[in-house]
Amino acid sequence: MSDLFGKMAEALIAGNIAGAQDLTKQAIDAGEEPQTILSDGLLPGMDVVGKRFKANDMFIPEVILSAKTMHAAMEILRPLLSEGDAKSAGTVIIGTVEGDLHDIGKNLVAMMLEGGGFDVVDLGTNVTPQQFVDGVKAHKPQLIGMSALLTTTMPKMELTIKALQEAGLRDQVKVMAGGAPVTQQFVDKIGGDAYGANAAAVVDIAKELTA
Ligand code: B12
Repeated sequence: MSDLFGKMAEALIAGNIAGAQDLTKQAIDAGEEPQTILSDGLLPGMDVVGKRFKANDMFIPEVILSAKTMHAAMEILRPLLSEGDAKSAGTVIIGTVEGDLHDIGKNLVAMMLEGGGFDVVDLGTNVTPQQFVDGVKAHKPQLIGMSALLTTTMPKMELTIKALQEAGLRDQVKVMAGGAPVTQQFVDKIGGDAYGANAAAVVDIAKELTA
């Protein structure tokens, strides 16, 4: 099976949509758990993409193609992931903060959370503090996740926490934050509950916060 997972990772890195979908189907037919396919096949591929990217071995169009490939494989996995969860682990609202359109990392985090049994409400990108507040009112999540990739949009995370406080909702939700420029120190400073460095760590963090 590790061979199949290895090929799956390669297909993701290469942005081979049809190949990744076909390998995902093969893994399902071979009886692999959907969660295992996600964590051992698809995510390691995206990890490599992230690392190559940082090392300037891959460029934006390739990263975007890999992300599209991940989405295509997830289309096949998603129905099976939710089927397996008899009980939801909780509800999470996730979004990229106002002014910021980067969503590749946020989408990976959302996929991991779904894979980990959470109901995920994805508010998309360019999400204002008020939209987060409205989302909390509408969906009553246990957790919100904010993503920011620009140093200029990081302050919106603090404004979102302030907006939650002003709306009297801060005590009802835990707040986690991530994105390349975000640090533990920053999250502590703005009064968040947890920092997530990557998608692989996020399910454990979310489970700890909602326990
Ligand atoms: C792809 C990309 C784009 C794409 C975005 C496509 C898309 N749909 O997302 C496009 C081309 C549109 C783009 C545009 C811009 N970009 Co850009 N972009 C990037 C790039 C190359 C990669 C980001 C990425 O997807 N990484 C891969 C993912 C998997 O990693 P990640 O996002 O960090 O997410 C992981 C973790 O951080 C964490 N995480 C992320 N979110 C969350 C949330 C939670 C709750 C948790 C727990 C964890 C978590 O888990 C994720 C998975 O492991 C980065 C460079 C870089 N090295 O980061 C620049 C970068 C972020 N962009 C940059 C800039 C400047 C811009 C533009 C302003 C460029 C311009 N002049 O137009 C615009 C801004 C547009 C806007 N308003 O948002 C700068 C930011 C500089 C800064 N310090 O602020 C960077 C760093 C490039 C650089 N070195 O200059 N960009």
